[in-house]
Amino acid sequence: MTEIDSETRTVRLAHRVPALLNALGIESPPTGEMAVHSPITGEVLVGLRPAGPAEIDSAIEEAAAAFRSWRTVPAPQRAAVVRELAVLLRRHQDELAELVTLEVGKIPAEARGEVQEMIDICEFAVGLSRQLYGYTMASERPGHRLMETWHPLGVVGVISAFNFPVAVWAWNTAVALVCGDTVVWKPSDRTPLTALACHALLRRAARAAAADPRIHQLVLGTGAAGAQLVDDERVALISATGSVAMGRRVGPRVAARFGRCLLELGGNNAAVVTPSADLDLAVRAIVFAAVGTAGQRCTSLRRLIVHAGIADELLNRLAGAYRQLRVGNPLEPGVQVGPLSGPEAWERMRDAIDLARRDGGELICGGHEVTVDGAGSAARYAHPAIVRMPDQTEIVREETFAPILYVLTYDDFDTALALHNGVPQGLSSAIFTTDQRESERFLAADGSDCGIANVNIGTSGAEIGGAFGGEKHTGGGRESGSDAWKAYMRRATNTINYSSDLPLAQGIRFD
Ligand code: UN1
Repeated sequence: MTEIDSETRTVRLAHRVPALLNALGIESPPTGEMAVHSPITGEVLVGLRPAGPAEIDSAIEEAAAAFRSWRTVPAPQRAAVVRELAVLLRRHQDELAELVTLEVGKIPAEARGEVQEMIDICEFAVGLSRQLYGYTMASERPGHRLMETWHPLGVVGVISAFNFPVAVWAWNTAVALVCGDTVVWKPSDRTPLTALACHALLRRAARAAAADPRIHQLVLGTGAAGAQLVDDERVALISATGSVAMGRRVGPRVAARFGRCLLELGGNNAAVVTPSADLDLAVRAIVFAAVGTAGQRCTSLRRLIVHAGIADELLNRLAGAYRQLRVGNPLEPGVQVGPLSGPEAWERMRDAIDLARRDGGELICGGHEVTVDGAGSAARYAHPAIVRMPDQTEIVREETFAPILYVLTYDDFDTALALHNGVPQGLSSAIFTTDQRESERFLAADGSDCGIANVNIGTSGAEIGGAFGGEKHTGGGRESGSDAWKAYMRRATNTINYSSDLPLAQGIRFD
């Protein structure tokens, strides 16, 4: 499937795109000046036309108009669209995964896993459509019933990031649709092709379920397109995934118009490894969490907090595993680590390692650029790095979106917890231990302060059944499973008097 450019000797992937788009039901994408690069080769896959302000305005208007009737369709019927989407995703799993690989550079196994996450959340949402439960409370008044009803909220603006271009959209969209909301999606400007594919599949699912196709709108563009959604009063909820810097801009603007916000921002995820840990298991889990998706998951493992007594042994084993990592073109069989998102990502990685070394860090392995056959000058590959740090310095407290694992040591468990929680972000966390006291302590109120806390598994690769999100600078939002759906609905508290008296609450008499 690879073509080689005879002049530059680079692999060419663009020729794959029309066939994939076609298989996914897109005839002719709107071409224009928005260049879509593949991080695998750095080449331009296609140029697309971004939506202008008037087009975005009318997308929001369409979604708002569709909402007025969609909200009255019974939730189990709304679920028919999501059920159809799951059918289509299953049928097109390979093509969509290949497009994810071309656009993001994920290895095929992880790209397929991302599409699997979409299928899983669709199935979850279908079941959820019959479980949008509200409480019935005991009224303090005779002849009264007190209950709550969950109603659709309105238009949901989904702003998604490049690293999970399709799964995060599905978490939001599958749940929002069964909740009776309509969606306007602004994907990352790096991943518009996968977005076009998802939009086409959803529109097909809507047609198959005889639903109003306007329930889903796609707007391609850069930050300005996202800002338009953020500021529009017709958008009831902004669900945004991205950097802390992006969240700082979005949060106050949505709050200023009393809109709702669901933020999934950066993580600086750590694992504590205690003396009783099963190191065979820990090494495998740590390597996948730290280098999977080339360290470009918001759940990627970035810090290791190891008991001093086992640090040398663990580091030796990790360094051994890291040296064997196969970094390269993700389309080649056996490759485990694909490209970084581009030259800026490599520069940030290199600068972070330089800073860490200036702070007294020791580069244990990796951290160098890798030359990959057939990759052009706009593609960047790096060997994942392990850096042993004397302290949790400023650079360690920052999220660098690249495969750098900082290692810190501790002597007593309270210090480990303090180091663990001593960063601004609070997304995912893990402990490797076979000591029940330590694991329970890690999960307790004074343990990990993250939204996700795991025992004997890594920080990444969360299942969709749980609520996904984190605390502190991670933004506080929850998406995906459990009761995360509540963010996509509005709650009405209803008091019904079925007596012929009018008793007032709190025993007030007003005669
Ligand atoms: C993200 O990186 O934005 O838990 C989401 C995980 C994936 C989702 C990551 N299920 O790693």
